Amino acid sequence: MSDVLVVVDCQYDFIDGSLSCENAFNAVNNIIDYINKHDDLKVYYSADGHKITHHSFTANNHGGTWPVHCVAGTHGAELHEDFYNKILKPENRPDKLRNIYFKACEDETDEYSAFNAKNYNNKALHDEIDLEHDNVIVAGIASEFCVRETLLAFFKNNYKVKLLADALAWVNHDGHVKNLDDLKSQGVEII
Ligand code: VGL
Ligand code: ZN
Repeated sequence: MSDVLVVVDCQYDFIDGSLSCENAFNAVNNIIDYINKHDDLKVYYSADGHKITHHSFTANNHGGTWPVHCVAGTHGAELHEDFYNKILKPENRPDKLRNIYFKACEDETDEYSAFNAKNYNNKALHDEIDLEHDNVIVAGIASEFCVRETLLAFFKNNYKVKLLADALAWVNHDGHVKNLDDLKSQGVEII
């Protein structure tokens, strides 16, 4: 068995930008600590990769409820710099040409889950992860949206999943607590 960590959407807009989430700086620090303390971990990053015309943005008048966020090519869409600077093993740092998987790139779909997110090579995240031999550990932002949907997608597809509870940030604290309770009741292991 080997452990895989999926770091969900640790992008500036969710940390200190237009959709800042509570506990985001702690989440980033705790994810980096976890990576540096677990030597044989393989790390994958997901990223919201919206175009400015994405339907989830209130401003685009398609019934969306979110402020403009994570528009590809802007600072707000970048992963936090500490992932590039503070992770000891170079192969576990983010790299657009290797381990960053983009989602919600089409205007019509929201795609909270990173299960089908694609890297530069158009490979889907779930295809990189071995159903039989990998433990999928999920952490990141936002607990009750993209972290939840990513974890449930792996869980429902029979992957072994764990949620890294002190490495999460949330849009709404009650939503986060409800999410933890619900995942526990479905049998998800929280570590
Ligand atoms: C997310 C709101 C909108 C997330 C993405 O990553 O949880 N939340 N888009
Ligand atoms: Zn989004």
